[in-house]
Amino acid sequence: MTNTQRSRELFEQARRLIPGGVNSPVRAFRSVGGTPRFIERGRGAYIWDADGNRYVDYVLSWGPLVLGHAHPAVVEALQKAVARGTSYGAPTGLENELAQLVVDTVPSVEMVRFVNSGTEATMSALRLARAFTGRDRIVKFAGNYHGHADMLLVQAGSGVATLGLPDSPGVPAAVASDTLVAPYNDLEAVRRLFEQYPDQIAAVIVEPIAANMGFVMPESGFLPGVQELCREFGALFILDEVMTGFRVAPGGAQAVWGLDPDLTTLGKVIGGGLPVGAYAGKREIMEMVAPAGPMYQAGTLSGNPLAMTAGLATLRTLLEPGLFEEIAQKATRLVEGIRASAEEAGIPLQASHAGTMFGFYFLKDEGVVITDYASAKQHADTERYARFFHLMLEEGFYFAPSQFEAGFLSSAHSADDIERTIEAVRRVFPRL
Ligand code: HOZ
Repeated sequence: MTNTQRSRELFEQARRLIPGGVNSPVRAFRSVGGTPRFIERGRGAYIWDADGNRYVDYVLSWGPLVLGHAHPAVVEALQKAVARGTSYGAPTGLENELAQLVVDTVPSVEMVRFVNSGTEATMSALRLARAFTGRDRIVKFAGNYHGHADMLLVQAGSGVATLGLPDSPGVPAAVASDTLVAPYNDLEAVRRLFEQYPDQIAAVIVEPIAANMGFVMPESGFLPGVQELCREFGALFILDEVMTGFRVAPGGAQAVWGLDPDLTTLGKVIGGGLPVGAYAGKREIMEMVAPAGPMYQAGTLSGNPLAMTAGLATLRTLLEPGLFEEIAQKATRLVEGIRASAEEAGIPLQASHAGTMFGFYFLKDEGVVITDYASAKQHADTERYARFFHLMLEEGFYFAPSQFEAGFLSSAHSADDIERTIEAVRRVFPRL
């Protein structure tokens, strides 16, 4: 058995100081049980916990570390930047450079506003959509997670799904009542909402791949259909690419599926492991943001020079010819290996991957398919996932501590890391 003495002590201490012992709920291992590993350092594809155990990391800070931990280009850029000061509260050329890189890479984007997190990005994008359309209601999809702003904590995924929580107390009913919810992959339900609330819906916000309730791919026609309905009914189409941006393709899901969202939200990879989010989109809409326009949104640390530096170093490296494809091939190989191991062991499994992201569900029954939040809750075998998670941890592989989260690859994962992971999966599956 792995020694976890120090992690247990730190968790005990943390629980007295921090609610639940963590600063973000999914870290707490609640749905898989046991003690969260307290991490001391990371390098490349590996993290080391406080007891000195090493793990191959498939969480990668929940997505941002597409180059792995402490990539030399990012570390060197940050070391230089930190010596020049950590924050000015005044504009820098770095913000222009990162904005230009996003504009050049993400097809629909003409202007960008940087914020500090994905939550801020989606919250601000929705305020902008409301300001632009003069309408109040929004549509989201059950099991999609867009951060923890009041209006978005309605049938949310991620930690809310992991912990099996109802919608959060503290969200005013009046706020939640403007949030309409449709099942993911259900275009007809979206049409019905538009018909029920004509001229009232400001925007539809959607995760192009539902990666906070496990990993559910959009059915063909779903995303273009949502975009079309938005156009038909005068609402804005907001693509939440906080997770998929620079992950399913450098240009995000919109590049893969030829989408043209009015607004895009970004985060994670664009900050290279430092806190960055962004909302971005068509010039005509973005020009409404203060001080260019009247929609107010601000932030003392927004566009922070260290965060911009980490983002720039990460994206410039990621965009070097061939690197993205190389990482994506590793995701393909890993998922193929996991699928083959499941077949061998006779375990019903639904696995998918897109670019450098992947996800899989253990299914309670053979032949069922997960397409939305209801089917995820019904068919996903979370107990089997918990057993898998702990056995893999013992083998030295760190997957997400929840069946309802995605997995990530980085350029630092070697072919050998992937093959060793598949071998461990083959050993573990028959024991589930
Ligand atoms: N699914 C979450 C982000 N998309 C995990 C990170 C967190 O909430 O801490």
